[in-house]
Amino acid sequence: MFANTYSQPGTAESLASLRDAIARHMRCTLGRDLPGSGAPLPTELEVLQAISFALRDRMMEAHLATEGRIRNQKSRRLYYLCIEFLMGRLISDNLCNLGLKEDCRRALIDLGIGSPLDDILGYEPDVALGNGGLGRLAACFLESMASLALPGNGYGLDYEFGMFKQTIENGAQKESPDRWKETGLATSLERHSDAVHVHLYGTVHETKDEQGHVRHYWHEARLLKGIPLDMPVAGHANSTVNLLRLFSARATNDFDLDIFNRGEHYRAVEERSAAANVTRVLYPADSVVSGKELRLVQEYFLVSCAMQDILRKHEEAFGSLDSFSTKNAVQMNDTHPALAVAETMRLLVDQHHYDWERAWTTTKSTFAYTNHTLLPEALEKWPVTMLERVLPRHMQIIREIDTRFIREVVAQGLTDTAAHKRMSVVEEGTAPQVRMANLAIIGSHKVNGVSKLHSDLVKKSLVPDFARLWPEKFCNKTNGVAHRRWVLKANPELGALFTRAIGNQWIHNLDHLIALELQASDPEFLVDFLSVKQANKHKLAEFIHQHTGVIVDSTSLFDVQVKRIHEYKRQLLHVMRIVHDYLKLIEDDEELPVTRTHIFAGKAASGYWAAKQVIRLIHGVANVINNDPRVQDRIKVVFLPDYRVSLAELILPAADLSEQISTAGTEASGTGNMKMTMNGALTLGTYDGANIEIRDAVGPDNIYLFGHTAEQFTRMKAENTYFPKAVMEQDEGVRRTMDALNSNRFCESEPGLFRWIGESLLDRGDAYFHLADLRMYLNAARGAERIFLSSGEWGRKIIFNVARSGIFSSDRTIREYADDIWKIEPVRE
Ligand code: 26Q
Repeated sequence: MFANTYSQPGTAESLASLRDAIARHMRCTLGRDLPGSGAPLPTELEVLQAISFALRDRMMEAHLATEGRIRNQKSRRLYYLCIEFLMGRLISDNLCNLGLKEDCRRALIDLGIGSPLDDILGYEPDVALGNGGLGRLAACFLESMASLALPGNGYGLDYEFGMFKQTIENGAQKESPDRWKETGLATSLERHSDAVHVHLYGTVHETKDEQGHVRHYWHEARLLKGIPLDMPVAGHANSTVNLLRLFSARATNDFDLDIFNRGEHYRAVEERSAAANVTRVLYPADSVVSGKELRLVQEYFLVSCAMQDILRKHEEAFGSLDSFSTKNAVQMNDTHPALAVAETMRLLVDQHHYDWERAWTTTKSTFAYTNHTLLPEALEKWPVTMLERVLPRHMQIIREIDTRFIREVVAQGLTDTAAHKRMSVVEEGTAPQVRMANLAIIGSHKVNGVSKLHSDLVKKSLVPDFARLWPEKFCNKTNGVAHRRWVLKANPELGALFTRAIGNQWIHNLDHLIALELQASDPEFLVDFLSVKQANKHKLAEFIHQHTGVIVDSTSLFDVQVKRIHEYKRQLLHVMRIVHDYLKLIEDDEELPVTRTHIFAGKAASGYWAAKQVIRLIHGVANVINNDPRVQDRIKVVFLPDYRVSLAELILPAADLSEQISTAGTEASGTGNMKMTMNGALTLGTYDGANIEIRDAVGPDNIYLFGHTAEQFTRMKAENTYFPKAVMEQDEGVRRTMDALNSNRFCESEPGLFRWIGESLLDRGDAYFHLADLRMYLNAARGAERIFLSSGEWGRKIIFNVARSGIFSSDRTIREYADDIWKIEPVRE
């Protein structure tokens, strides 16, 4: 018996075996002597490497045992397909979930390694294979699936370069490549034996077999190899280890022999590197579709690798594909993997010779689709001409799906041809396009949005025809976050306080935090809570000083807006409020209720001009306000560069006020709002996404919501009744703010730099309704600031927020998916 021979963490045996494994890897795998031998000391990175090998050994053993249990019980499995996984640091997360952090700390001391474990863990680069919310959600879901012992694995792409690194030069964003692989850490395992082939381009030929069935043969013009990289994902204290399998693209042969033999050695190698371009880099945009062919190829490469792998595994385990859809569920995270529907049909019909009906029934009962956006510019459509060229067989299959779908709709009595046009996969016109959302909806048995409001809007405004046709197909699954990463690991002092107060059950079931409500009136608990918050703020203040040079008062109100920079998220609105209050302070001599530190962080898509301008604006405003002696340090503005998971782990536990101020109806859910709620911040936000559900949970007295509703905005647009200029002219404070922004006050060295603000808000109609909401925002914020003055009142409110945040654990979300959509069950030891 090899599996699970490791002892319970915290025991002498566990410590000894971890210590020995680290020592063995240090010597045998890394070829480095241990301290005390007289040889040069291992570097911190080498220590981390040795730890990573020791951990991987354990996780692989546990993974094999997990797989053994699933095999024995013939359990139904879930596969989560996503083009992005924003995993962050893996080693400290896995140490935390395996319960090995203390053992590891002591092992290092025993081995004579001088640096503290936390410093060493700081050397791990983030695994940033994602842009923002969608990718991080996928990572949180993997953690919850493993912690709930559910048989759920992820499929994604092994990008050589992840999300770009952001630096700031002269107040502007600069991007540089993220070389996350260049560390020699053993956080995953490459598996050449499970490589698959992926076809691209070429032509389709039809022939008839002996029974007269038409068969389609795809003569591809390019062939790629997909190599899996397995990242183990450990559940919390439950011996489950699932996998995230990421594929990278390579050429099929080391050298094209023809070219090589002609003596063109260089060109042969060049072709090889062209193949690897497919997974070279993550597209750094999360809200506009680029329409680039390489992106389409990436999407297809992901789903082809994943579906071949999933089908093969099922055949190996069950002997045929007959029980496929009873044993497997596949979730498409947004439309990026929607080609999986067509690919599965191709594999079943062309390769496994299923008849169409049977293949379609199998496909439809396997797939489900989650929508993450309503923004029209983010809805994926691919030109038919491009699909015909890149994936000729898939284009045929998509047309067949479409034809049969319309036939079915007509058979059901729906004869409205305008509705047929809206629902078809292929959008006809001068340049016909394939609508990926329609393909995903037609090919799935369930479709969900990610918050109550968003799921309603999916039905009411995004695809009303489909919602009428298949009302039972549409549902809501409000997002959640992995509370073990975002509280237990990111905020260990707060976690320890919870455990002292109510026991450690909350780690497994966040609903237990409700017991903290009773503590809200306990002055001692309140003091302890506030002192944890203060310590986190102090730590962040030091980091801010180190990384930006700005000195901030760590007892001031930390007002935090950290997320991707996008017009709809309205960082500009936040800046307007800061400028408004700054002018009150210096021109009207009006006192502000509290000293504030405004903390921004986030990346702008590299081609998104307006978002990049917002970063410049934040820096321009920060520069003036932070250096104006009249302000007397009552307001500070900082922008922390290179927002990423590990930086979020530092910022979110230190937040007092969580800014969630998107234009109502545009933020599908938000998840930063949930992370800050459970770390003891109050939300200042709009009636958008999950903010509404946070209000329902914590109560309207413990949150600051403001602004127009999604419905009001819809009406204002439809009836053309929004006049931003008029709004400005009726409000002196608002007018003065706009004047200041449009002047050169915040861009003295570059006059005219911020002229776009007036152009966008006043001349072009203010598409995201900044001016419509500004006054209500100012009032709501002032309310929050006043409460902050009374630490007792503020403290009670944050405790209520934390106590009622249980439903925002991704454990809750995953249980709902497992019960309602995936129909999977835990597989325990
Ligand atoms: C698509 C095509 C081409 C290039 C890029 C893309 C692309 C990539 C990523 C489009 C969108 C995304 C990511 C979207 C995203 O992060 N959405 C967020 O999802 C969160 C999880 O559900 C929600 O909480 C956020 O509200 C939503 O904005």
